[in-house]
Amino acid sequence: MYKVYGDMQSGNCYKIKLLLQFLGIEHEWVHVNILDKETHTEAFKRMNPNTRIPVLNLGNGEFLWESNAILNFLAAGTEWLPEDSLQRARVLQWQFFEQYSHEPYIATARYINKYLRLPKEREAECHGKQAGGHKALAVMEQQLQRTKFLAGDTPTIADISLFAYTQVAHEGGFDLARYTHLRKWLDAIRALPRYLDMNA
Ligand SMILES: N[C@@H](CCC(=O)N[C@@H](CS)C(=O)NCC(=O)O)C(=O)O
Repeated sequence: MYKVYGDMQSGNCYKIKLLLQFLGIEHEWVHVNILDKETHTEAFKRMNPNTRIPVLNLGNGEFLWESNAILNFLAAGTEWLPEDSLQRARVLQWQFFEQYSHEPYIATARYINKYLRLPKEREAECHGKQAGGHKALAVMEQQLQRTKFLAGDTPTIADISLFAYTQVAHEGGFDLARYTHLRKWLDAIRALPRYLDMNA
């Protein structure tokens, strides 16, 4: 059975939980507290030398880290990852976008605001994330005016990657009111069979 090391309140970890849930894959979830530096122990570093969650323990001596790599591994051969090479590359396009143009703004602002409780010395940094975060949200809105999901008209792991932090963007100070299509997309994902809320 797969074992996942993570924290459900981390969008990167919740991505994995959500896909496992959608696929109905049984697994063990091991909670890791990053504020207590649990990713910096020698035992953890043997699983992921980069000291971050999520980590997937495949149960055969193999470990996989980086949330989007884990999603690609778990989704292979399912309807969540298209076989067609262009369609598959479109999924990757959105996953790379998530890691470079979305997560560093939206997830980081949320972390500073929610977990660190916006300490004075990081206020400017948090506010400085707003423009980049809104740029990413506007790019998503533009796509979602054209297609129901990010890589076309059916959901893929690209949607899971971007859903995770977009649905809690308000916790980083991002108001989603102006993004009509994006809000419909959030609701469409929440309406999928077996959907699991981050706070469940
Ligand atoms: N690119 C990585 C990012 C993972 C990441 O930053 N994880 C955070 C929690 S969301 C973490 O483990 N931080 C612990 C630390 O930096 O000490 C992924 O997508 O998995």
